[in-house]
Amino acid sequence: MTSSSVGSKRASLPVADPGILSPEEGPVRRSIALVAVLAAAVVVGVAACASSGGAPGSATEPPGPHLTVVATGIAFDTKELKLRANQATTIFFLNHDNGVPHNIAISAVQGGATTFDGAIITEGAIAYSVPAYGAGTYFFFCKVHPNMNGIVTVSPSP
Ligand SMILES: [Cu+2]
Repeated sequence: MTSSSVGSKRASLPVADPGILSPEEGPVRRSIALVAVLAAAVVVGVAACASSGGAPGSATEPPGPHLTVVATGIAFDTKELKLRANQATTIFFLNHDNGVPHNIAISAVQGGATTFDGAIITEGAIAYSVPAYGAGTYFFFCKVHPNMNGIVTVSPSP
């Protein structure tokens, strides 16, 4: 309601002036641009997958399908993992509960044998290589905290 004054002060973004750029500053400017691109990629990835800011994540993303899951407050930030059928997926798993062990495991049904069992981490992040699944619905959970769970929806590839 009172947001009228927020968006209107964007007119003059600080743009790098090529006139003040000596030849020696070229590499510096390039690395700054690279950092900006990587930061933007991380922000976009986190916003698309988790909608929670401040995640360190990983700057290098593999070409295949991937998504991000965050554990915080003894809960996952999502109740549904969406995978593509018959394609291995990388899940970036971030544990924001420092000192609290979490993982992601997948089974066909709740209480069934696990078909994926990610390593337990007590902090930081890990990249899980999740195998390809056929289209259908599965179950995911934290082995340490079975109440942390949700469904895995595997959709046919287009
Ligand atoms: Cu857990």
